[in-house]
Amino acid sequence: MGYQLNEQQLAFFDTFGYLGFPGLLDDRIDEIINDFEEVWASRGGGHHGRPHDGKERSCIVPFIDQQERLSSLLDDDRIRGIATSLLGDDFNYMGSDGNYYAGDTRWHSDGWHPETLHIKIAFYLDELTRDTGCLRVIPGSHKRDDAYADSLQQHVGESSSVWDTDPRDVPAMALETRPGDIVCFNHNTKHASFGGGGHRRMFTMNLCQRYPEHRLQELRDYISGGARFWLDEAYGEAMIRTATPDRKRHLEQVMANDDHLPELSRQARESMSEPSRG
Ligand SMILES: O=C(O)CCC(=O)C(=O)O
Repeated sequence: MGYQLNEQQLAFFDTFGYLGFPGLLDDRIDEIINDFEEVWASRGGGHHGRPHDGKERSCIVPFIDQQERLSSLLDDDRIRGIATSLLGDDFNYMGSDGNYYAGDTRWHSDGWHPETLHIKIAFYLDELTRDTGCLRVIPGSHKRDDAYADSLQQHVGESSSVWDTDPRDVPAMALETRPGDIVCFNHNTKHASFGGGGHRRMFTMNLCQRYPEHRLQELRDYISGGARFWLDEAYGEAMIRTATPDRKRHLEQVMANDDHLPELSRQARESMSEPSRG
């Protein structure tokens, strides 16, 4: 059997809504950083073909799909182990984003999924501390039907007026990381970052449980979100072209449900001056 989370890690994730993996990808991190920069260079160095200016976030979606070796992260025993432990053997790959962040990220959840577990795996490619832009998470904020999580959902965006607390002082866990570490969290978990510079390098992979047939519309709605990035297909060419039978299992449900994207993206191109920055 390959890499798997143990019982304590599963219980921690269930209770607190996140997990950190110090040094998990140390053996691949040099190649990952090299590939990350190569993708940006091949795309003009910043957002939508323009150089990154250090003031606004630049974003490429999907990200690992842009390159064969980055795509193979989906086949990495450790990534698969985290995914299968939390989401089951038939988990879906739900795309990725690559970022040069600039400045703070306000408190938010990545959507709210009451039924289906969605997770994000984040790779920060610079050493980051609490006050230089590391990811902060609010433990327990992912819980459904929970008064504490509901109160955060309602008020975390107005912490100054409701709690007389600056956003950066909201009680949270600062997940300080070095390149090679990864962090993983439930999409519902409230997260933010403060004090990062203008060129904070990070990419993510999104994964979820396979959707049952009777809730496929929810999956299609999630996929619709790709339109703001002007995507005609959920996945990139390299991801699909280099997919092994094992990887295909994690692509197949989304590929069968992204046929509405071209029309939505056509509409988005008409109303937006550039693809979304996040
Ligand atoms: O690193 C950050 O600034 C926040 C990351 C984030 O919000 C996300 O990936 O959803």
